[in-house]
Amino acid sequence: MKICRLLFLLVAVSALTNDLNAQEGYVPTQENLDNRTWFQDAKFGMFVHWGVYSVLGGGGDEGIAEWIMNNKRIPIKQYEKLPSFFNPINFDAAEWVRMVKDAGMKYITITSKHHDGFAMYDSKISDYNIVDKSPYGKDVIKMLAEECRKQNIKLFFYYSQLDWHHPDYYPRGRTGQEFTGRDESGNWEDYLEYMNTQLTELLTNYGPIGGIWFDGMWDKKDADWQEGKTYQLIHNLQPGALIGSNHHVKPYPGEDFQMFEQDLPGENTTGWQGSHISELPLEMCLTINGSWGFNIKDQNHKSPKELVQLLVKAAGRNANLLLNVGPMPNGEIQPEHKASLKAMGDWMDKHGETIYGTRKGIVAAEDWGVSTQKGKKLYLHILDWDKDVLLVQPFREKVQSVVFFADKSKVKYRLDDYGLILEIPKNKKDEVDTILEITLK
Ligand code: H79
Repeated sequence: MKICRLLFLLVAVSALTNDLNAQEGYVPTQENLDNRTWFQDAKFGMFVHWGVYSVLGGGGDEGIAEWIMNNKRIPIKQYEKLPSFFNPINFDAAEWVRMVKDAGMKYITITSKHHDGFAMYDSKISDYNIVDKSPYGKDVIKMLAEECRKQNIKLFFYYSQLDWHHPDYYPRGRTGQEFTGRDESGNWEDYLEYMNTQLTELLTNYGPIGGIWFDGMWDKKDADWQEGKTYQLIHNLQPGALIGSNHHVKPYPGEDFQMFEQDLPGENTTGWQGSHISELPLEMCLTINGSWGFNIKDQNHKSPKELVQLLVKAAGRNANLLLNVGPMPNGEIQPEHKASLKAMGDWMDKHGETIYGTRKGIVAAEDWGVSTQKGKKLYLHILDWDKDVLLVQPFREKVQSVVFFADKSKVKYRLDDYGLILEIPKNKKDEVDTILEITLK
């Protein structure tokens, strides 16, 4: 009897703790669920890492951009000089959004505040923001939000919970250590309130937004982030907005999608993210070269072929591709990246039917490629296969027809106990993606 009561108490206490730590019992609204479907159908978005760090362009070091404050150990007092020469005079929101549309992308996720703590929007709770501290003096997020609305593109906000600048981000985490010159004191609860106030600003002053893309909890893994309270705040302000967090572990209650950084879902080649794949909508984020923020030395640009194949591989694993660019301090996107985005748009113009609105198909992802599917239409994307015959197994569905997506010519095939055997002559191969359109019975 006593043990029972003890157990009950333990369960009750742990439920209470969970309540504080995640949005237990969260039931997404219909609008939220519809937005999840929209998100999964959209498949392709642009990530933007833009902040005062772009002025330094990585400081001549190929591997650094938005992390320069931490990696080059720049004290707050010195870093605070940067905003005074951040002046993106060529920023043209209409051109950015047009570029996004031409690339076949459906949404933008932009850094509203990165780890350096500098707000790229007109924050009222702190003057450490673009309007108060830069000669430019304009709210680029507002300009972008208005343009996105005009051109029917959804806007998401990246928000770093980690903050190397705020005095109340204390005790400090794994990064932003002594070099910052911060006082050895601070009030964690006050920091959380500051963060929730900034989020309230972002969710009330910019119209309906797509969602919030959190990053940085990993900096203080064991801290009490009270994210349940934050998630509830966001879901109350905009029930349709999707919440995701790049905390590298299984999604917490209250989150609406799950992201993977520089990795296809489950791959964990980076070594620091879990391989757990949840039932939530998935998204892979990826740099277009080797950097998130602008890096003047980085010429490690991925080719259009690589980029298209990554988009296809993501779709075949039920994930979106959030492809990143790091705009230059003058507000322009590098010409190399514009060209790659245009090439992807051209590909999507022709082949988008096999990507948008699909889910991963019944044929599991393999080394040779992936499948996507919409109802009875199954698309095999053959990305890397140099032989003339491809055996797909297991394959138990009945087949109505198989054609090459490109010219609708018939594919010779046989369906037997081994699986589906397909003939793909050399002259029918596409070096980026040979797509077979299978109509199932
Ligand atoms: O915004 C971009 C990056 O600046 C940010 N996320 C993307 C979207 C990012 N921050 N950190 N990382 C990416 C890499 C994280 C590395 C980690 Fe670790 C390894 C986190 C925990 C283990 C290195 C060691 C950083 C903290 C400890």
